[in-house]
Amino acid sequence: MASGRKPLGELLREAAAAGARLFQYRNKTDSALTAYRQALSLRQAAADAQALFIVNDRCDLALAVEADGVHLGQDDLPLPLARTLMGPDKLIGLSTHRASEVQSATAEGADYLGFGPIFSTASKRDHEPVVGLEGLRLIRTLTRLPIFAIGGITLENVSSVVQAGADGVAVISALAQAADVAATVRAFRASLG
Ligand code: TZP
Ligand code: MG
Repeated sequence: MASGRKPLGELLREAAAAGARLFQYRNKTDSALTAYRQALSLRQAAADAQALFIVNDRCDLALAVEADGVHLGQDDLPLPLARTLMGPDKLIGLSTHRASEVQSATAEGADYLGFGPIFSTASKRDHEPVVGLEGLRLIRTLTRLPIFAIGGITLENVSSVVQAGADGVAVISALAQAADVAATVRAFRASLG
């Protein structure tokens, strides 16, 4: 979650009420204490809305706020170690960008995969090379795990992303910059089937 405009709690509540089912807390800049306080409050808001709440990067923060799981990048703790820390019941997602990463994450017992960036995005600096719809089609053949496509996904291109094999999509700017968050979530849901 990231927003240049609305307070995150408000954005979460609006999006959840309109049908968003999973939120990822992503904070690369604040102190551990600030992130903890913010994540705790958002975690409660997600629970109130019966939506899943996942913490990006940090197993310690995920455990501290009793999140539903953690989302790891390729530079975060190795998945088997994260599984030991998080326990068998928490969700562990892995960001992947290429076939070898998809195969390793699948073999090591990830619960779901992020894959991207599908399109170019301004939301992540120094992101991996764009994988495109072709990249998504290819990795769809390599895993049965749920794939959440990420990177530059909008209401205009989401159907093509679903057709290429995504089970869901993860978006930042499409929601953070939406004039009408609820209508945008409903339109995404309709495209996802
Ligand atoms: N990882 C790959 S692309 C991306 C992240 C966190 C940013 C996605 O943001 P947007 O605004 O939906 O393109
Ligand atoms: Mg990470």
